[in-house]
Amino acid sequence: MVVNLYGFVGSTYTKRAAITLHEKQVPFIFHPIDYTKKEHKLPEHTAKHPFGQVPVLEDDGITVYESRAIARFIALKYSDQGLPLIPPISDLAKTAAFETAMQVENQQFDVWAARIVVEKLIKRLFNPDYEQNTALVDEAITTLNAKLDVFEKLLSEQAYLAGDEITLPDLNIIPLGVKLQEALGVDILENSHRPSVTKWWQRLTARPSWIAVQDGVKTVEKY
Ligand SMILES: N[C@@H](CCC(=O)N[C@@H](CS)C(=O)NCC(=O)O)C(=O)O
Repeated sequence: MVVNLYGFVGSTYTKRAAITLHEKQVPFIFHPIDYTKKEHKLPEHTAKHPFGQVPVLEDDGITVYESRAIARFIALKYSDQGLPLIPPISDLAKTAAFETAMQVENQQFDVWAARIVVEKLIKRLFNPDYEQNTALVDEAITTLNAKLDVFEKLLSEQAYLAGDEITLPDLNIIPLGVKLQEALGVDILENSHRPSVTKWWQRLTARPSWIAVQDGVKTVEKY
C-alpha cells in the first residue's frame, strides 16, 4: 500500500513527519503543496486537513494531520521496523518518561522556539517589509535559554529526553531546532555552557533521517 505525505518541501513540520518515515524505513510518495499558490487552502487539501495546513499523511485509507500525530501513527503502525521510538505501554515507567518528554518538547521548547522563528523568519517570508517585534523575540530568547539550562541538567543524566534511548520527542525537535539556529544566527543548541545539550544535538543532527530531509522532503520509492 502506498503511503502519501503532503507538505511544503522545506517546511519544518513536514520534515518532522518525514524524519519518522525515514527512521522507520517506510517508502512514501511526497506530494509538494505550493504555498505561494495557497494550494493548502484549496478544497482538495482542506478535505484532508480541515485547518488548511501541512503536513498530511495518508496510509491505507487512514488520513492523519498534525505532525506529532503523524509521527506517532507511523511509529505505532510500523512498530516492527527500525528503532521502537515509543516504549511499550506495558512499561509504565518508560511510558511516563516518554509522555513527559513529548510535552517537554512541545511546551518547553517548541512554544518559545516557534515564537522566535515565526517572528524572525516566517513573517518576513510573507511580508519582506515586516518589522519584527524585538521585545517579543528578546523575551522568548531569555525564556528559551532558561529552558535549555534545564535540558542541560536532564541530558547530563540521560542520553535522550525520555531516557537512554532515542524516542519521538528527540526526533520531533530537530527541524525546529535547526530553523531556530538559522533565525538567531548563533548556536543556541551548541553552546559551550551546555555541553550535554550540545552532544545530544550533534547526535540528533547527524542521523541519516535528518540528513535525508534537511534540504527538502523527497519521495522515497524503496529502502
Ligand atoms: N501544529 C501543526 C502546525 C502545522 C503548521 O503550522 N504548518 C505550516 C507549515 S510548517 C502551515 O501549514 N502553514 C500555513 C498556514 O497555517 O496557513 C503541526 O504540527 O502539523
